[in-house]
Amino acid sequence: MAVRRTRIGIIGAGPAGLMLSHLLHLSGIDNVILESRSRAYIESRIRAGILEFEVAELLRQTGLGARMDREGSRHDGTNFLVNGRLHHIDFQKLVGKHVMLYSQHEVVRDLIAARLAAGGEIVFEASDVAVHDYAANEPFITYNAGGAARRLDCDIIAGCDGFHGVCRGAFPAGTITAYDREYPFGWLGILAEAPPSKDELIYANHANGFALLSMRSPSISRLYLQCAPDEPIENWPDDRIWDELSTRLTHEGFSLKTGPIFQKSVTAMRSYVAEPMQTGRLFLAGDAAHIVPPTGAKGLNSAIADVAILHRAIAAYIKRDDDTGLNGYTETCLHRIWQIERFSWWMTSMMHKFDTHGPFDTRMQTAELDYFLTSTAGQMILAENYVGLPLH
Ligand code: RFL
Ligand code: PHB
Repeated sequence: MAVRRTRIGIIGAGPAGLMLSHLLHLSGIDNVILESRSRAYIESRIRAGILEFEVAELLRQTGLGARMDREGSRHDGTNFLVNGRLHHIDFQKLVGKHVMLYSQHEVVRDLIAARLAAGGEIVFEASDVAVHDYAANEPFITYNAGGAARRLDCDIIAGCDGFHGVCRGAFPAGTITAYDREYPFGWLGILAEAPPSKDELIYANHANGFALLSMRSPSISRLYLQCAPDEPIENWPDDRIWDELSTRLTHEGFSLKTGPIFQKSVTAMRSYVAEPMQTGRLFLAGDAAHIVPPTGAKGLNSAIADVAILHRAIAAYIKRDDDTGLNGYTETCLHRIWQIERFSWWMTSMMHKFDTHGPFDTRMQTAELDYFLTSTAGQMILAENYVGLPLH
């Protein structure tokens, strides 16, 4: 078996794994990424769109901001539509910050390009990835690539392999406590060749269910509808999607711009946190450790927040033999993660239609929206969380 050595073995080339690799490289720390999918696949995987203020800043500070600033767009606020009334939340005015709209797969493309240009190694289409001996000081990873069995020795393994990866499952039995909430609905998401119908996003609470208007570029719209979590996509021919979006997003002066739909998918919604995020020399980051429903636009952002913390801890260990950061990794991450979980759960609960709600619950939901959208204190809470809590 071909054996080689690196300092940090990273599993997964999503935003977490790629950003960790990039940050480690900037600190002069050798690392290798093992990714089960092809480069083309991960560069076109459609997911998130919103980058928090500090996440966008971090991308700029580490040399990854040029295309984001050229092709992405700055959003100084967002809209909430409730009972046909549009409420504008002005982030800039309320908390002096904004967010960037820039697709996750573009961030992934920029990161891959930067890593490869700097001589970084990403093994795409690595199969049968397995982690070993991570309880001790000499962990290693085995995998197959190019038709041959291989072994990567390292000091630390970073499990950045998403919710369905192998790393979380490799924790010894009984060492992980999972906190889980599945929501009784999902999102039907589409991409359409249609100019955005509004310059900023619209989060809509409607009697038929939630809807979200987002965008990717001046000619591409991204839209979502609340649906059943296991909704067959065949139930939603294009005409039905446009009719329902139009119903849920309607308000004075608004008209929905439609166009050919070129991507359609249903995503189930859940909240999930695994504690702890570390066992021995194996560290989890991003979706491998926690999931949020997309309503708060936090998944990608919290993956980046984790690896900013992990990078700092690894750098202190490798350069100064200081393992305080590594030992405190779970605690440092979880403090912020539970805040993100709370915000995402709250936005989801406040904006969706629940079939179990009686008339009292519905009134409570309306009263809550009323308060947060019309009081300055309420708006500030929304804005502060949406643009993102400090990274660390
Ligand atoms: P990823 O992106 O899932 O990357 C994990 C990588 O690991 C690979 N992998 C393996 N590699 C080797 N061996 C194995 N055994 C492996 N198993 C898996 C996978 O192929 C993959 O490349 O996790 P990461 O890096 O933690 O990043 C997390 C984000 O991708 C995720 O949280 C966001 O996309 C969530 N999300 C959103 N986040 C936001 O911040 N803002 C948003 O607006 C937002 N909108 C969304 C979203 C997610 C969505 N979906 C489809 C789940 C909207 C949607 C619809
Ligand atoms: C998106 O543009 O895909 C998007 C935006 C905001 C969200 C979720 C998804 O809350």
